[in-house]
Amino acid sequence: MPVTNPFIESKLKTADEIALLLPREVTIGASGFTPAGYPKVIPKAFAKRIESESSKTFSINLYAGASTGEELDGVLAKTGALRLRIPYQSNSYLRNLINTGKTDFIDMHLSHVVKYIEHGLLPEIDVAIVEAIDVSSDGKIYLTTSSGMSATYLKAAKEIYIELTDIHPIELKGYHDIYLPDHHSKGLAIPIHNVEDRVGLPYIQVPLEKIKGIVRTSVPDAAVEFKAPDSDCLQIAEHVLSFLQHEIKKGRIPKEYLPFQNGVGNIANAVLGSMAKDSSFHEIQMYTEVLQDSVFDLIDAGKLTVASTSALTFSQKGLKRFHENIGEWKSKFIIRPQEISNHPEVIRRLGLIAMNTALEVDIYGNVNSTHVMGTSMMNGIGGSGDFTRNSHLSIFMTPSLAKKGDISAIVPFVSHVDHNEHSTMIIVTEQGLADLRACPPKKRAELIIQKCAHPSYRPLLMEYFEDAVQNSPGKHSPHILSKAFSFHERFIATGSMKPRA
Ligand code: 0RQ
Repeated sequence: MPVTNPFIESKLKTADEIALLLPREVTIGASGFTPAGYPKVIPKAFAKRIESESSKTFSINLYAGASTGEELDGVLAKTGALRLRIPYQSNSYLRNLINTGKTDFIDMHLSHVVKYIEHGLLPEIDVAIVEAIDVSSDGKIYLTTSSGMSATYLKAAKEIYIELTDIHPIELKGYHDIYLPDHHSKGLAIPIHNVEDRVGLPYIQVPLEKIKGIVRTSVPDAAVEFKAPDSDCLQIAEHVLSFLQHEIKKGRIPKEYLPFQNGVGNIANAVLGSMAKDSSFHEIQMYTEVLQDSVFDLIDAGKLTVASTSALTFSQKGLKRFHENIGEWKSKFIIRPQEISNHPEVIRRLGLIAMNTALEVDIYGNVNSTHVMGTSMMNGIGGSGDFTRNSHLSIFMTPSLAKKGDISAIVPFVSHVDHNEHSTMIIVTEQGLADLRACPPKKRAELIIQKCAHPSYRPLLMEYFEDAVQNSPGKHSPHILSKAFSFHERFIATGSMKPRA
């Protein structure tokens, strides 16, 4: 039985009718954080309208929580009308528009977006489009599998359109904890002292008159598929787990552990999967922004007490499992707005162990997570900076090689800096782990080259470092600036960072 009430019935429209109501120059604030809980049918209908009115000019600014699915990012990007996207994306078509200079992209720390919107630093939001599982007669909106930026976009938008989906059981109501700090006053402490603390409401209250249309849908989120971890991922996981055990022995991590944040992708999944299997690990808590299928490994092993997140990004199989257990797991998962999941105050207070993925790392520990060869956007910094800078312990993981060995993830100087040497602590590749804490720069370089670089690049890196130590004008962080990007320049010129034999 689909949810209903007189208010819903009075606002029902088709997606095509709603698409006709959207301004031709529009800033859209959409729900969604990764491919979870984003609108799907209204963007598609809007794209259809843009195509059919090809003689007219359309211009779209699209804000969401993070990346979304093809039905939002891909479909709007393909209209050719997408002018601006914030704050994170991972769609290949959109990435190409950004990297060919056709669409502007502002790559932001996810915890900063709320304040930028509230302080009017970005174009004003005309329309919020959100996916919901229920709307009450007095304007309470119950979101689906993500929270992201929805509360702020709904507040800021002049008009609201809702995709009311029946794809999830109604028991999803109650998973959300919607709480936003007041940015205009001096600011009260956010009252989260434990991962499981609920401090807000399970819905977002909006003025009824702002809701201009509701469309019923049954379209699932884009399917995410996770690969079985390869040997590199498993070796990285092994290094991370033995390091955590070492830190526990040293008393720097308590025996009951600290809450974990875990980035996206296969390495992140491999670490949690290995933790689930390893009998020396007991129950953990997670305070993170995205939960993926690896959380089920922990649940199956009886090793997850509670997980706070901004999105549940499950594969089809994972979502089925979640639906089957939706009543029972309400005490296990909390879905928060991204400002709270990623808030520096809460991250520092809870003392997280953050685990994220790098594209490349330089010999002094600066990390590039976003820019391929320094100029092309991959996805964005997302929440990695929020967690890296503020956690008790921050770990960066990457395979030591990319593109079949033509790229070394360890380079003399990163071609773009997302996380600088002052914030990074632990670097891990399948080769080994470098603990950079309390190390002066030259020691860091030795550790990173010896422990993390692939043997096929180690001599080249050592040669660069020794040259720098000898010939750099400054001896604190020695560099030969004219050669600092030699690995990247060689790749651009020849297709490989390795010198031609
Ligand atoms: O390209 O698919 O064309 O072969 O980069 O690399 O190894 O598949 O890694 O999917 O885990 O992504 C950093 C991008 C890693 C991601 C990044 C090429 C490589 C491949 C992807 P191909 P992998 P992953 C939580 C936290 C920033 C945001 C973040 C990311 C492709 O983790 O976006 O952490 N992180 N958020 O071949 C050129 C290099 C390369 C390289 C790998 N050095 N140079 N290309 N590749 N290394 C989530 C949110 O915030 C929402």
